[in-house]
Amino acid sequence: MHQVVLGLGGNRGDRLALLDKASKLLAQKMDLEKASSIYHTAAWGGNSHGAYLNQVLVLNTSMKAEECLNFIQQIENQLGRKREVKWGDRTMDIDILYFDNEIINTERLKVPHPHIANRNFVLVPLAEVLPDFVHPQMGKSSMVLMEECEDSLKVKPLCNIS
Ligand code: A4P
Ligand code: MG
Repeated sequence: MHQVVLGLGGNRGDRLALLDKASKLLAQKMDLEKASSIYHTAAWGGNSHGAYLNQVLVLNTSMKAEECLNFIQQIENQLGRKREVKWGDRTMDIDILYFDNEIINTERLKVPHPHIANRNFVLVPLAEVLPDFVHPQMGKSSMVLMEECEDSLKVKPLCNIS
C-alpha cells in the first residue's frame, strides 16, 4: 500500500458540497486515513479571484502514482473542472502533494508538489494532519515548513469565519 497526500481546493460553485463529493469519490477506490479541517483561503496567484476552500487528505492506496493522477483527474472532470487558464478559477483542483517518500519528476507528474513550501493554503492543513512528515527533498517537517513560509495570504478554519 502507498500513502498518498492530496491537496484539494476550489473557488467556484458550492465549494463545501464539492469538497464533500470529492472525498466520497476518492474513498470509492482509496482508503481515507485522515482529513484536515476545511480552510477558507484568499486566492493565491494572479489568475483567480474568489476565495477558496482548501483541505488536505491522507489516503492509502495500491494504485501507482500515475494511476492516482488519472483517478484524481477523472474526479476533477466529474466535478465540473474546466482547464482554462493556469491558476484560474476552478470548481475542484486535486494535487498530489506527496506519494510515500517518492521523488517523481516526469512530464505529467512532479512529486512532491513543487509549490508546497510557498503556500499557506497547503501548509496549514498539511501541518494539521501530518505535522511530522518530512519533505523528502527539503528535509523539513510540515510544521517547520509552515513556520518558515513567507506567504502572507490568510488561511482560516471554516468554523472560525465570522
Ligand atoms: N501535475 C504535475 N505534478 C502534479 C501533481 N503533483 N499533482 C500536472 C497533480 N497534477 C500534477 O495541472 C496541470 C498539470 O499538472 C496536470 O495535467 C498534471 O499532469 P492542472 O490541475 O490541470 O492545472 P492548474 O491547477 O491550473 O495548475 P496547477 O499547477 O495544479 O495549479 P496549482 O498550483 O494547483 O494552483 N489559491 C488558493 N487559496 N487555494 C488554491 O487551491 N489553487 C491554485 C491552483 C491557485 N490559487 C489557489 C489555489
Ligand atoms: Mg492542479
